[in-house]
Amino acid sequence: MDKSTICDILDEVGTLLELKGENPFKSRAFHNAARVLAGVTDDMSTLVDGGDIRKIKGIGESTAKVISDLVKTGKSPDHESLKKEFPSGIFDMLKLQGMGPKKVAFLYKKMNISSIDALEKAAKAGTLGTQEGFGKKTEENILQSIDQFRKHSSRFLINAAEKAAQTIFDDVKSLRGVIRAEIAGSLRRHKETIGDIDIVVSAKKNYVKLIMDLFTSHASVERITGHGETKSSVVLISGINCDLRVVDDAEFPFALNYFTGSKEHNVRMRSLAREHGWTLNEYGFNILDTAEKRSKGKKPIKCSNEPDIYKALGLQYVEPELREDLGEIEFAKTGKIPNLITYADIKGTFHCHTNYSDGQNTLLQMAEGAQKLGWDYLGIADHSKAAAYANGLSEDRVRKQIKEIDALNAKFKNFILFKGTEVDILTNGDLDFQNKQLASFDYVVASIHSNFKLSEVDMTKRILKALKNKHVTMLGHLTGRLLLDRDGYAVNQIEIINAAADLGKAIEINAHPMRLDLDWRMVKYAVSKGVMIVINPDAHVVAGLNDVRYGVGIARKGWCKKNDVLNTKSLKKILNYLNK
Ligand code: DGT
Ligand code: CA
Ligand code: CA
Ligand code: ZN
Repeated sequence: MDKSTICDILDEVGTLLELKGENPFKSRAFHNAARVLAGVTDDMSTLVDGGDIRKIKGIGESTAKVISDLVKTGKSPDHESLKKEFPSGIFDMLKLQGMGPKKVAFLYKKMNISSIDALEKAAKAGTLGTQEGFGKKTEENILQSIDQFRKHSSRFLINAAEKAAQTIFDDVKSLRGVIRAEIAGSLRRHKETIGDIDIVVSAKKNYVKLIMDLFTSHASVERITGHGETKSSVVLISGINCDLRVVDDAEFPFALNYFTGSKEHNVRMRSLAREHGWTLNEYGFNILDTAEKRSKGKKPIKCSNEPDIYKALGLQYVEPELREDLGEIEFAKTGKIPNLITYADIKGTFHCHTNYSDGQNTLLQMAEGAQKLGWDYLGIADHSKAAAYANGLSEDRVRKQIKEIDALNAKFKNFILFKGTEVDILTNGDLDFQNKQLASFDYVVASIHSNFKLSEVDMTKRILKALKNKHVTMLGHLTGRLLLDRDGYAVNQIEIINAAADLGKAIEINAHPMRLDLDWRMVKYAVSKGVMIVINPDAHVVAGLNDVRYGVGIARKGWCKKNDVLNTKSLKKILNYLNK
């Protein structure tokens, strides 16, 4: 079992104990253990086997037991038995904004409400408002949260979808009779959120039925929603739907292309095929059976893979990330689609937190994590003092951190820790540090973490003012959105991007899967304006550095070439850039 799943379960145990009304120290111990464990970099099995798990500060007897059980058996009896005490609808209620374990426990114990539907009924009937601690206003808020939940609960963050796909895809791929297998749909196109997982497989004819049976009975399947000869659909245990299509191997390129989408891209491909006198669908090309055929009617080339389909239509190959009908067909016609950035181009990153502010790991651990990824540099940008909730750094603590970074850098070979800050943009557009302080950093990320409710005009002014500060190197998470949770604040992104272009400031793609902000549609615009893009993981633990991968996906979706992205530059070029 991987560490992040163990942390999730520890958190869930903490929440279950709260629901149960146990001693708050007990539940806090589990939440705390989850946080501490997230920052542990050692191998879990080694820690558990050697008994060193108990030596970690913040891990006590009962939390260590749950961790050991999970590592050794993949299950924790303590967790399982706690979970059994509550109906499953309770867990949905906990996902509602503003609904903590205390409220949910009250509703369940005192009013016997154990599902979102029941909660909605009670709120609409006005029976909630009469309860202590639940006024009319709370009722309205609850109804609003339910609306939000329903709107979002049918989609998933990309990391969750990826993880869910991994539980089943490799097994499907290695089934007997399978010739080729790919993940298609929005996951292949690297959309910021995913509706369902689409798997396309080609197989030998006499194995198709067996493949369908094994797919629908896979251990990660919770429920079967369709079981056909060529298509089956299931709901995975993680709650996400997964479709499987099985085709002949000759049809595979066409099926993969069709089910990768997007719908809009497919429509363009089909009409282009018509111009050639062909039809195009998920099975292949066909000669048009109409008058049009006589005028054109040359046979399409044989397509044994996806690039052949584009070739047949006279197009340059279009990477899946670009298939959104945002100009890729026109560019492909003239061979002008650029070479997109790849993960291998990344040489470091700039927006990371340590235990100086709200991160879990030390400077050294973060640096070692970056070195393990083969990076040449890592930028540390802890929060500034206004971010009290995140243990933001005072000027004194900044000095201490800078000293520590200098000492570390003196020991590193071929690797540099850059001294940065994620400075808060205050409500009036001033920055949370004086210019003199800002000048002591190698670079400055400016971000908004407070007062989200300004008007669009005021918010845009606020950010523009911050951008104009000569010490600001880059803008952090421009819209502040949290995917499937909170919309971004009102801001004129075009105006900000134009200003960044004029002022020579970089803009971050925050690669955290909950943010992916700048949005890829805007990345495309920013690149067209010549704005330098930076892919930042906003990592709060060492493992968070891996999120850069999601940022690269968004950069590719935004048509970024290697040179459009700051953190593809060599150490030498970065030093030049930061000195300017
Ligand atoms: P999602 O699942 O909502 O994140 O987005 P997709 O793009 O994965 O959509 P999905 O799963 O409904 O369908 C997979 C692909 O199949 C889609 O990207 C394009 C293709 N497709 C599905 N329905 C249609 C359709 O009615 N027309 C066309 N042209 N293509 C379709
Ligand atoms: Ca899909
Ligand atoms: Ca689908
Ligand atoms: Zn931030």
